[in-house]
Amino acid sequence: MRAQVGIIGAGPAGLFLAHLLHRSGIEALVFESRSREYVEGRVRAGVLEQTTVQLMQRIGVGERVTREGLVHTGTTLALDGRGFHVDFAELTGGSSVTIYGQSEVMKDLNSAADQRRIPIIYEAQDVTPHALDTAQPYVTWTSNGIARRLDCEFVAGCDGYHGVSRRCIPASALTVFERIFPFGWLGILADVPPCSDELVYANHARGFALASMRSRTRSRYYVQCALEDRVEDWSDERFWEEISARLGAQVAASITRGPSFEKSIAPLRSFVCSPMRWQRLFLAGDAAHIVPPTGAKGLNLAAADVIVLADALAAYFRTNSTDGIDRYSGRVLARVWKAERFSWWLTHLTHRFPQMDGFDRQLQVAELEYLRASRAAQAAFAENYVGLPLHWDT
Ligand code: FAS
Ligand code: PHB
Repeated sequence: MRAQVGIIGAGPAGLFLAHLLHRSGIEALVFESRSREYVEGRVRAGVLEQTTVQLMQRIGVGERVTREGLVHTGTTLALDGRGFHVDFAELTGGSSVTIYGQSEVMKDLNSAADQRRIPIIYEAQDVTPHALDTAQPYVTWTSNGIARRLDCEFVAGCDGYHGVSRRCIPASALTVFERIFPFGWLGILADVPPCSDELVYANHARGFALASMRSRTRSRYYVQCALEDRVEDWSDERFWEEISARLGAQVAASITRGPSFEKSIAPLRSFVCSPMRWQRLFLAGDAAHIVPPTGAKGLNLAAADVIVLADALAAYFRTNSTDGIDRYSGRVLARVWKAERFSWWLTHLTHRFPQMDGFDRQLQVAELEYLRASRAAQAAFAENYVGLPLHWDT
């Protein structure tokens, strides 16, 4: 088989890229090791920046997010149960975020791929890129036990943190930056109405808590938990007691309790590898960088990466210009590090760290009280939360 680009991974990065390349008439083939149902069923992101929603609209998969997405023009930050509102729209000249689950984004991208006959090979095993340091790279895989090969001009590694692509870059050519947080997030999904019209991020002496949602009838809640905790340690009863305590009496009074139908623990990590390009291989999304979910940036960064990558590849195939592909890594890493900084900062501001002492705690309190009182501080928070303009890094 032959295509211009082999894309490894059918998560947000891989499928956004496939649709963007399709629009430019560039042939691509997508490999995904899991099943379509698994990828569409994975509960992850819930907050989309305007850049990501506009991308969905631009590639013609924006109808449902526009109709069903919940547009939020602000959020609430709370300290030990006392909250204050941050008005994104007022502070950023009208920007907002949209609440729309990652699984819905994946369903929209997949059904449009069906209509456009964008080839995606699900349950592709042993996907391996080869000859990336030559002008004829190729990808091998097995489907139903049969060995296959795709000859291509470039490979896009969109296969997440645990994927094969990043591991193809010689260690001598790669620099890795990492912080692992000493706690996780226990998240639940429950078909109960959300306790608030917008998200509530809570710093509490007992730990971080987040009240989020997927719709007006489906809620998503998170509490900070110990890394050694297991899902079995957290009954629904214990979870509702804990989230109510951390969100504070005022918000807790509006919580509707109910049975959770999804419960999972996610570790928190900050990770960046540089460069994001090696020879004929380009990394995008979680394959190159991970942010703690506190800033709701992961999926949005993946989308921003492939907007830049697709433009660069289109320019190369149209005019043979290598300027875009040569500048890809530098451009996206500039944006990635700003999102890494914001996500790291917000995690430090809102979570309890095991080693924290009274001094550390008082600094958190002072910073949150400063945010409560300062328009300038709120504007900086809002600007980062809604997503920094793409053109900042051109
Ligand atoms: P993904 O990991 O989503 O996709 C990679 C794909 O590659 C997967 O489908 C995988 O099966 C496949 N793959 C892996 N190895 C392969 C191989 N060898 N061969 C073929 N395929 C392979 N982000 C936000 O923006 N907002 C949020 O609110 C938010 N909340 C989050 C909450 C949680 C609990 C978590 C864990 C993450 C959250 N994120 C959020 C981040 C999350 O959305 C990721 O950043 C996003 O899925 C990244 O997309 P991809 O880079 O496409 O990677
Ligand atoms: C979510 O709804 O899953 C969500 C929202 C905000 C975050 C992280 C996750 O910061």
